[in-house]
Amino acid sequence: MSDSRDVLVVSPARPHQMEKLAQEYVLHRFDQSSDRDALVASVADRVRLVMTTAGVGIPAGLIEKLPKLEVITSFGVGYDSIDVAACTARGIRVTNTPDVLNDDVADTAIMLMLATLRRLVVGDRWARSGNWSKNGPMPLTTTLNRKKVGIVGLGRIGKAIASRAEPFGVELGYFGRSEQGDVSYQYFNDLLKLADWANVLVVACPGGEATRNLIDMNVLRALGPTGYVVNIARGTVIDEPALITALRDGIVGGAGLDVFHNEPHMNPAFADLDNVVIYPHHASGTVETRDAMGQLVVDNLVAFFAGKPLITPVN
Ligand code: 8YV
Repeated sequence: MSDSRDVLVVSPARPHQMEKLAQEYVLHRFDQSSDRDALVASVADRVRLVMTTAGVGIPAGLIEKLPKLEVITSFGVGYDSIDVAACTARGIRVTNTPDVLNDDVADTAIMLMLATLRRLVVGDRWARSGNWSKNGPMPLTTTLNRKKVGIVGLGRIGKAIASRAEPFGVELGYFGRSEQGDVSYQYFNDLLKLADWANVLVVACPGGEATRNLIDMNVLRALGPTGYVVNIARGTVIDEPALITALRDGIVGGAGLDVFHNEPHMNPAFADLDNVVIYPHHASGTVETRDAMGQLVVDNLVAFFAGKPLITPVN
């Protein structure tokens, strides 16, 4: 086994963390390289760790070109952009950054829920455009109070969303693989039944093939014209063309979305819809949380090169 301290940076942690790492490790900046193939070829015999982010993942074919690769650190909790099974088969460990972002992501779900039901962006525009002074009050909106909130995926983030939603006086239900013993919320083993019951459906499950298009037109129809969708999970969990049709035709009432298909190239149809509140995949995007996520990446990297157990391994 080689003892090189070479790291290929596909996507970095925070700038101050990268500066510090550069003092101890040999960082090869794939992210800043104008000839990435040449860079990879020149360091392939010694790169033991690749740094990336959940949003960027691993470029196709890269792993195969790095025979000495032992660890991939990913900045983000979701790892659907990395083929973990292929990594495991090659003995490559993967790490992520769980928990440190739960609060900000859950806050974002609540923010999107309120902003969508209360039409915050429409109201902001109403005032700024002069409509308020010219035409009087904006149209009435929908209360969150006493609504039924259905959470799809009651993991750590789903639970943080539920506990924040409780003080708003809502009823809570959830859909997931199994009923959870430590919560009193109503369990639905059938997503269609949850959507039928709920006024607001909050998507908080992992992305990847297992959940692709889980929220399809049938689920949207079950949610109905007075129902709302909030998605802080992955764009792929929702059948996006179906959602756009449903929003356009009033099959659902509205949506608050942090995640999209094909980011950052969001389908422009969303921009024309007044019943959508858009956040550009930024639920964890605070200085504090991004610093904490980056620190977890650094801690995993340092642990690996020191021959210690990884802090937050995925496989
Ligand atoms: C980040 C995320 O936006 O944690 C995740 O899985 O999607 C987000 O927190 C992402 O990691 C940045 O690439």
